[in-house]
Amino acid sequence: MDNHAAGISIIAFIVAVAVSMGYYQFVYIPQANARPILPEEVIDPSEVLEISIAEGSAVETNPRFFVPADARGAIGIQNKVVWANEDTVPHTVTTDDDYRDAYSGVFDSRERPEEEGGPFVMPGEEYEFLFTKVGQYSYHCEPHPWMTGKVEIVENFA
Ligand SMILES: [Cu+2]
Repeated sequence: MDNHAAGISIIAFIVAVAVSMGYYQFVYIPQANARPILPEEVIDPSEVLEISIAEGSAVETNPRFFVPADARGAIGIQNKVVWANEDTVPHTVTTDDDYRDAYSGVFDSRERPEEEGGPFVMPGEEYEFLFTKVGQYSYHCEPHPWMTGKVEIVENFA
């Protein structure tokens, strides 16, 4: 192979690498991370389902932890759930079974970015999660495993 042919094959190689990197970065990754397209009322429901984290929850003998411990909402109405920490210590809201919502990501306050409040729901603060699918979602608090709760999201029959 003379120098000219070698030069052309090097350039061809560089172009091929650049094209495949560009495909990966600008086509493959955005498609892999794309959120599903959902009806507006599912993304921004008219109501929220409120659950309070009761005062004294860090103590195992406390009479209540997540209130209500069994919460129920309809898709497109109250499929956004807000946990308000009314206790004096930090807690988490953590899925029992690694549930990941296709739109909202992992159901776990520990996955929450720092700018949205970070992993712990601090006293007086909130954690919110949007469930975009009908189902039963069990969760607990990571530092206090006796704190358990369940959210059920049902079909909207209205
Ligand atoms: Cu806790």
